[in-house]
Amino acid sequence: MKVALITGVTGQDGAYLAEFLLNKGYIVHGVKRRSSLFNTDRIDHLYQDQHENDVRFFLHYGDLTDSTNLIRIIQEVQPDEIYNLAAQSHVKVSFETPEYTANSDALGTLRILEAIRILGLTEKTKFYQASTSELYGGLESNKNEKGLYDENSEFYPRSPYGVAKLYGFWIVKNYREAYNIFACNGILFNHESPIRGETFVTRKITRAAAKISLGLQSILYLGNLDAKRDWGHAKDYIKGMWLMLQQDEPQDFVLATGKTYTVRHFVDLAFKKVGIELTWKGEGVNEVGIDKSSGKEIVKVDPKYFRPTEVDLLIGDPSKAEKELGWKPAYDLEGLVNDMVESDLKLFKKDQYLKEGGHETLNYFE
Ligand code: NDP
Ligand code: GDR
Repeated sequence: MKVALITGVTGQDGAYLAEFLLNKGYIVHGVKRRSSLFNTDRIDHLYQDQHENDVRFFLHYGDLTDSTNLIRIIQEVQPDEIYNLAAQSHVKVSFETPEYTANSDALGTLRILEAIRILGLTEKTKFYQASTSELYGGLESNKNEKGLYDENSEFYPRSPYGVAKLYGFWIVKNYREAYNIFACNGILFNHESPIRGETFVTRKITRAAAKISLGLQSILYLGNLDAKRDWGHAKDYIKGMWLMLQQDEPQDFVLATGKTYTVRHFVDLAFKKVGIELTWKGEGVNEVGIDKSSGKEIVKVDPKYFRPTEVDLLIGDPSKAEKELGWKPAYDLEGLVNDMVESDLKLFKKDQYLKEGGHETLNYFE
């Protein structure tokens, strides 16, 4: 049985990947952070009572900022494959916590690679690095002849997150060349799902569409509605990560859909799915999304969500992954939006039911 170690197992991608690898028969170890509240919601369905026989899913406390911890876990686990998905992954938050973001996202990657080297695992352990389309920074001049970003496009990161991930990208490449480690960068464009973190724009929108349609929220405040992203489904993208580590040679690959849409378009689709048609009025900070049937303003712009430097447009070229990995995403944008909205509707119908039944949330501070 192959053994995999996933950092960031409690995150969106970590949860999908853990399930995917368990279904493939792997023994899966995950690194989770200590937190004052439970942070394992996304993987609770995979948990097995550790006293049972044939347990194949294990969790270890750890942190990418702690080398000794990483060395100990990797020594204990002796993984065939490491998927480094842990990161301070929020671009806007990286402007507020730039040093921590560099420590976890840049140096954290180095710490794992060093652990592989120190423990003499350079020939045994394959390594996947969660690199990102944020490396391109959305510069027009970086695109290829098809008008897309590919594995040869130049990088120009536009946030402390992007810059930290740039270090991660290059240190992976360097350790591959210097020590022959089977290490790959997956340059992944945005990928979303029903378990996407609630402060990323897609999930913020699908939650709000569900809540507004159920009478649980009145207004959705957003930042830059003109930003364009190449959005795919996380379920498709984690398969690509695994495929990269099953090749004969380690290489870097772009995973993307090759299509790009504005945030505004995503909002339109999500609200349409809950039966609300929007019409847009005004410009810039004064732009509003109006519910056509009620005339109410339900989407507004709040400049607090603007970023000091923005990545205006991202669109990726997945040709290499299609050709060499046989990777092809199953979801299109509409399929993704439907999956997310349906899931959030289910989630908030429960809240609505409790509210209607007079069951208010417990207030511990009264
Ligand atoms: P999430 O934010 O959902 O998950 C991040 C995970 O990393 C969580 O498990 C989090 O733990 C953990 N983590 C954060 N900081 C540390 C740390 N210092 N030590 C250990 N664990 C830590 O991200 P995604 O699942 O969406 O993304 C996975 C990876 O892929 C990230 O590296 C991200 O930067 C990258 N990426 C994501 C893309 C996307 O569109 N989703 C696109 C391209 C790259 P906790 O649950 O405790 O917060
Ligand atoms: P991104 O994702 O920065 O692309 O990083 P996010 O969903 O945060 O933003 C996408 C675009 O939407 C605009 N936007 C808003 N964003 C948020 N979060 N909240 C808002 O209210 C809002 N309004 C408009 C943003 O300005 C931006 O242009 C994600 C992360 O998963 C990274 O870890 C990953 O590397 C990249 O995708 C690829």
